[in-house]
Amino acid sequence: MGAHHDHNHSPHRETAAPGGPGDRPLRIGIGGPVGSGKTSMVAALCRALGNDLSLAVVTNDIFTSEDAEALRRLDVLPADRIVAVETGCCPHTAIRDDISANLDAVEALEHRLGDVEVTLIESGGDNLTAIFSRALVDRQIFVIDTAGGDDIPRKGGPGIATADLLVINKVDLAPHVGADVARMVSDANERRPGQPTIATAVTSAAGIDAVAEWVRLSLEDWQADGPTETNSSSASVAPNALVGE
Ligand SMILES: Nc1nc2c(ncn2[C@@H]2O[C@H](COP(=O)(O)OP(=O)(O)O)[C@@H](O)[C@H]2O)c(=O)[nH]1
Ligand SMILES: [Mg+2]
Repeated sequence: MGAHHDHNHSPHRETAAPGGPGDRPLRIGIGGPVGSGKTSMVAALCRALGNDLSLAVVTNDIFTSEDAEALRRLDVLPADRIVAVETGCCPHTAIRDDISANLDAVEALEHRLGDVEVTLIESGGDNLTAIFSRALVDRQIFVIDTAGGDDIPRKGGPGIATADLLVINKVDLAPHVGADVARMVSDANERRPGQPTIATAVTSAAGIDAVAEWVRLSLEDWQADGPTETNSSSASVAPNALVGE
């Protein structure tokens, strides 16, 4: 089984997950460093899309099910639509190399619920190199933290280079940490030719509509054409338009 990664190649050349469009839900991985806002993004997407789409969520924690419990407490989805995988190992291993626990959890959840259209899979998160196996997810969103340093998009790495959508979150903190969000977006665009980047502040809902729209378009694309193309209609959104009041 190929855990091999050539970081420069197209993200779509890896083997697609078994089952195709129409056979099963679209599976979207949400990765990125610890604390960048992945669980907050999952919650926001459930709020934005949960009335229109049938959603399911799988979270990955190393030893606990804290993220799943946090999402249940927030009441963003019925509790039986959220399950936790306790990886017991490095988070990147469980989403990239030994994906069986995740794949089992995803398939069991989708089978039990029966009507799922989109399954969101949150990575336990560790660093900038943690990406999902294309055998586990059909699309992936990589979430980085503005306060982590505005040179992160320029430094690149597989998460930034190969994610189908890059989210630069916590732009509300930019003034406090001296980060230049416009530069982060332009560096990201340079690293990710033709692939979208969206600036968000999840806690004030800024940019969430654009991310939710990307999910809707990805689902349409998945149902219409299969997993081989990413929609190219999601634009990079000017960060100034997204920073809340
Ligand atoms: N200021 C600010 N804080 C945020 C934002 N998004 C998430 N947070 C906070 O960052 C912390 C980590 O978020 P969480 O979603 O748990 O990150 P995860 O580890 O990637 O799942 C929490 O205290 C969130 O409330 C944001 O856009 N702006
Ligand atoms: Mg989390």
